Amino acid sequence: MANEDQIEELEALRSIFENEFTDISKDPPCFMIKLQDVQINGAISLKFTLPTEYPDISPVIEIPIRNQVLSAKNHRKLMGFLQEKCEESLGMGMIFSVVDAAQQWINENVSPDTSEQPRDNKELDKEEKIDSDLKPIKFEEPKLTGGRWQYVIGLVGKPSAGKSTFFNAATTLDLAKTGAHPFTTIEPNIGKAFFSVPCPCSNLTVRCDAANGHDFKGQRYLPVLLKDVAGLVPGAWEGKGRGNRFLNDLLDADVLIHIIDASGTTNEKGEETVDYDPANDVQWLKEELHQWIYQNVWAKWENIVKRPQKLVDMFTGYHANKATIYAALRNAGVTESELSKIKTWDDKVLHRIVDCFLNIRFPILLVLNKADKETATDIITRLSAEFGDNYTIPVSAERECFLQKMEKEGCIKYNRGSDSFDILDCPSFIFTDLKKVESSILKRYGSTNIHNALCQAVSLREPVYAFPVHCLDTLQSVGKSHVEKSQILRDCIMLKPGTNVEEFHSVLCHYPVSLLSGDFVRAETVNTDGSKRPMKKDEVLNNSNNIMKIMTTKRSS
Ligand SMILES: Nc1nc2c(ncn2[C@@H]2O[C@H](COP(=O)(O)OP(=O)(O)OP(=O)(O)O)[C@@H](O)[C@H]2O)c(=O)[nH]1
Ligand SMILES: [Mg+2]
Repeated sequence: MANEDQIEELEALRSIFENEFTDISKDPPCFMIKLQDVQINGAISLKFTLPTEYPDISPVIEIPIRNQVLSAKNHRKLMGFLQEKCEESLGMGMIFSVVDAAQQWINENVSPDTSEQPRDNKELDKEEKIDSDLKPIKFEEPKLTGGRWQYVIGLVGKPSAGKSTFFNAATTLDLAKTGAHPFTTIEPNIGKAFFSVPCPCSNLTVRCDAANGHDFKGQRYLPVLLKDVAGLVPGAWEGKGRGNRFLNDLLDADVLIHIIDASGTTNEKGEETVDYDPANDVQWLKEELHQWIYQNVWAKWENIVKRPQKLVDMFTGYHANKATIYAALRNAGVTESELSKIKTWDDKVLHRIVDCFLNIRFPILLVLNKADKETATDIITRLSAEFGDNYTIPVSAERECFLQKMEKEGCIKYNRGSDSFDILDCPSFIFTDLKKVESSILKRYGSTNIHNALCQAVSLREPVYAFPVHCLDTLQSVGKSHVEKSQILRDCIMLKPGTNVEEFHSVLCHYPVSLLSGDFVRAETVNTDGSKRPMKKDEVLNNSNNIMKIMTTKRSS
């Protein structure tokens, strides 16, 4: 049977691909998606089978009628390419991006003449039928589907702005290749980074056993996935630079960090220059994201006009739930009756919808990088004033990497995120460099701000944090063994806003959390005065009822 995350992904896929989606079996989940946007004459589909551990392991992919459309060589190459794509995306729903990647690969690598399959007339008939079925869309209040939130932060920006350097600094690994020339990164780098949130143990007399520990201020570390993608240049949406393919790599990002070279020493293509105004980058990058979505929707406009519901479905392709899409439509001033007049719209309405959608779906934090450079100081002051402190933060990614290296080599003792370090043992030329970092970054901006940037980015689209416990008096953790149960407030689960007690129970019972088993019996939480109260199944979790004991039919819980 499909697990909860798989069911959610399957629902979204059915709604995006509609007639192109065919269920084959429930257990294991198996389905077929017909590729729509391939420029070859024959029909081609991908068949997916989801193993229980999907998305932590790859889906099984087959191309059922390959011989009629793809040569054996192209089939082999495409399968290899899709396998790599899956491996890059492990840990998150990947079917939409695999289908998209398959379409792009075929369009780039298969000439239309190689196909032998005639166009399927039945499909045309279906389209005609939909045409005559035109109904106005209904904006019913969608139920918020809660659940676990595997948080992803995407790093965007022009080449050489410092995305990969930021990635290395935040993941504390030296995974991503960096370089002073544009397009050093082509394939995305994905890694785990930690941000931090206030921990309930700040009100206790003991530090709790937080699964990922605490930072030096006593806040609890929580993991996020960080994605560093290829640099973007103006006009990428129409194929300039490396094109807009990398934008699809960002589909699963929950918020974006726009890495800006605030020193003004690289132009919009990432080439060295002087006196460049990085305010330009803020504008054109927004325009790129806008065009990415606008052009995708516009390409389907003929179909959308025939069936306005398809407009909503198109936006679900950007990993957005219906509540987000309806909010965007409302913010754009599009009511139900307005939507039924879609045929009369001019392009301004769609531009407005895309703007509102982007604001909700992809909030952007502007990271003003290279703050260590002299020329950055005035630019940082100006951009912070223009875009506001909530949406900007001065950072020096490269100096953070330097401090981490010095720490590893035993030259200093340094807490990440701190405004100081202790010098232990270092040669005099390094001493000079360290003193410079201290005065030009740590004292001026409070820290290198890598860690603060992650916290600030998550605050733009905040999850709910929930703490499941085995006992509300001792706050001991849920767990299968005695040792696990003796730990205090070990687990903190990140949830989508709107998650209720019943959905939280389901998250706790399913992979990858798997802390509980058995059917729901009842739940209790603890009030701030220490008293306990029962919770109903449909009570929505927030940050004041989030320490919770859930009893189930299985005794071990
Ligand atoms: N002075 C200074 N240089 C930095 C900083 N961050 C990055 N750089 C330098 O900027 C250059 C580009 O850095 P990368 O991290 O490769 O840039 P990128 O945005 O990933 O570039 P692409 O992969 O080409 O898109 C490298 O020479 C880095 O050392 C910083 O905070 N300060
Ligand atoms: Mg890079």
